[in-house]
Amino acid sequence: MEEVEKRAGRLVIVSNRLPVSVERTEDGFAYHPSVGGLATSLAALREQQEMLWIGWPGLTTDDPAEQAEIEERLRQEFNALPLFLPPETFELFYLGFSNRTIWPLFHYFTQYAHYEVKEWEAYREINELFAQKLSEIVQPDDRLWIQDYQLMLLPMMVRRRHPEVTIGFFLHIPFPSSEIFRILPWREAVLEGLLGADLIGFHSFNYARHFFSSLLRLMGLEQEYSQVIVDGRPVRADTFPLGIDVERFRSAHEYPAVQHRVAELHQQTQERKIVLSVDRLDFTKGILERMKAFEAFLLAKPEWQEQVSLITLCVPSRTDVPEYASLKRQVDEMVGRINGRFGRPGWVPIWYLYRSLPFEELAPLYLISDVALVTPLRDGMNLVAKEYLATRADGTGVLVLSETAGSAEELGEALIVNPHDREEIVAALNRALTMPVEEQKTRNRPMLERLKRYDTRRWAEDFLSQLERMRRIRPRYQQKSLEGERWEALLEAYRQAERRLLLLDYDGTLLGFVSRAELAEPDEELRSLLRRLASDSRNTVVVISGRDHVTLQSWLGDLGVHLVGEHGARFRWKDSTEWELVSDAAGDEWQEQIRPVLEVYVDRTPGAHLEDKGTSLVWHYRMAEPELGSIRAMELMNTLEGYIVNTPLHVMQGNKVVEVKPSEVNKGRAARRWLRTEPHHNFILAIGDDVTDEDTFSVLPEGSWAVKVGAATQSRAGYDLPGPEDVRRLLAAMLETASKT
Ligand code: ADQ
Repeated sequence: MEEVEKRAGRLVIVSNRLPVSVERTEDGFAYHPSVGGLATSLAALREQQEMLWIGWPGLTTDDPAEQAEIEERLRQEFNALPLFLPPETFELFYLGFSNRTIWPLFHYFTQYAHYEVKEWEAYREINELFAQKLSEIVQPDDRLWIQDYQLMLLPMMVRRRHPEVTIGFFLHIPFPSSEIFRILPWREAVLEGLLGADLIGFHSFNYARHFFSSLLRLMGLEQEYSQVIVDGRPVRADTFPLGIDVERFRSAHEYPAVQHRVAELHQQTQERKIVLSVDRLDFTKGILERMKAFEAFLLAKPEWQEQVSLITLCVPSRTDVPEYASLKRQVDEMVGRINGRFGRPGWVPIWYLYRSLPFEELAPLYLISDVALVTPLRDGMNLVAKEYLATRADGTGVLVLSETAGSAEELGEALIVNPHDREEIVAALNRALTMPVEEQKTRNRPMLERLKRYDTRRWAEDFLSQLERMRRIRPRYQQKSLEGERWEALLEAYRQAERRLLLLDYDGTLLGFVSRAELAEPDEELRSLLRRLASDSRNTVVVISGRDHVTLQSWLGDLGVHLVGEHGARFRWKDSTEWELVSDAAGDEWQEQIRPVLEVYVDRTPGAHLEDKGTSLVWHYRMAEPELGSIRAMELMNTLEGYIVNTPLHVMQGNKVVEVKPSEVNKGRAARRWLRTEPHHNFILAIGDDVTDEDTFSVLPEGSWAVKVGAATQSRAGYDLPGPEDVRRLLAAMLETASKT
């Protein structure tokens, strides 16, 4: 792994809340640094590099003198820069869109998610205010690390203003399945916002998978090796499970204050078994469901009555949001009801604490509890599970953990339960309370080892070294970009040349993709561009396409360009009206063999269809459901490979197509016909977007301009252009340059 020390530039952490909150008191402002969570995770890095933290300080003041005072103190003592946000907009942004739209939706609580345009606008506005503030201070070699769901639009807002800066983003909550995510009315805007980052981090592999699936379904962006290409820039999404400060929890039992409290608690619990749960009071944590399961346990296993208590520790959270206030009432009621039903003098079934506890009081609870019952209905990670295991330095204790918490991916040796399955929880509780100490240790040991290895510091370092890698590889993608000096050099070479050859692919190069192949008719702008290029006597213009020759003839036959169709199987000189067939392209026999195979895949894939080009057979899946389409394409490729061994056929996967054709036929071979003409061309430009164009690129002589459209995949071409609009812009610029001479 890379050394953090060696990295240049500042690390700028951006989060909604600063890790220190400012409070107005009678004696001026009080500053409370927050402990735990992200603040601790990143504290270690502060010693190794210059670090600045930007966010809301917890209060807002309009008074410039007060602002200056707070700013100065935060800068000096905490390396923090406060953002004073307008209270009304902040409320709509925070209590509104962040906590009543994104939070419930991303945790699969669609019934709680509501969608208000006003709140969405406030969300955008606050993200914009963050972007403005960053603009004032950001330097080109800074690395920004933006945190969490309140700031999902910020990466792109910063990218637009500062294309060169390195941006990381980490999402602390789940990224839901694309079926849930697509409910959000502003889904594309959110995806686009995130794509401003170079690296997007998630807690779990599944969240990254859901993210890529949303990119594919909603934006048509295909991933390759966990990366997508956005405006010629690679964007990576990967998994970085957040850890905890293991040493802090592991050594807790050594503190006298903790030991003292443990002794006290033991006395109070009178050696009864203790089951513990610790959460923010949030509907995602499954607090009510857990208490009901505990009640069911007491009913199903009456022998445990008076022998076990459940300690439920809840931190007050988002009390201004109505759903949370109502949950608080329900929890209060349920505790009262269960204690009323089962309690006896000397035994309270549920001990309910509604407050935040300092570390010295939280650690003793972990230490005296026989079982940690961590059953959120949905949780991005859940650190309580990890803290419990780490605090139990002797390896005892049983963790019952929900399969819908991100941490379940790492803590597989725990008793994993479905939080909605009350019977399963009852059984797990019984098993946990009776588990032999040896088994407890055997289960906990590997989990503890994993927690030690991937602790909070390693998490941050891992993310930052991946971010560093993205910063390093970005130029490799951009260095091929045909913009700026290279664009000018191409135009100059074109202007000076007397014999120019232009080899142009059609679909995806001169024209964007459309849903059905027959709809890709050239518009007037394109026809005029081609006509004008062809009418310059210094130019030889060849359109080399995979399309069938009849279509090419009707669309482009009157423009004075040479035409190659069916990937080189047929061609037509510009002055001729006849199409010629390349000798080895013909053959009905192989088509009879292959056609039924393709037909099966048409039947099995709604939306797919078969095209017969005469010289090749094509299975199209652009209209199929994207993921099914990709899977079927892969299966079909495998099947066909089996059919064509030892035949002169070739199968290739192009843009949403699988095509079978004679292997001797390809665009490169077709291009040679013009490359060989004497005297030689002194300016050669080839532009194409898919694998079939690689054959053209591969036969070009040195000094030619090979341009790949869309940089998603590796290419032989030396230059990239983002899309067909840019190709047209280039062709128009060539015409204009030539007209000046
Ligand atoms: P949270 O939803 O807050 O965090 P969690 O990961 O469990 O959930 O973190 C809770 C933290 O608060 C723990 O460190 C815990 O010790 C502390 N805590 C809880 N109750 C407490 C109490 N009464 N007194 C004192 N401390 C208490 C969000 C996501 C999670 C994700 C984290 C980190 O919802 O899924 O794990 O961010 O990315």
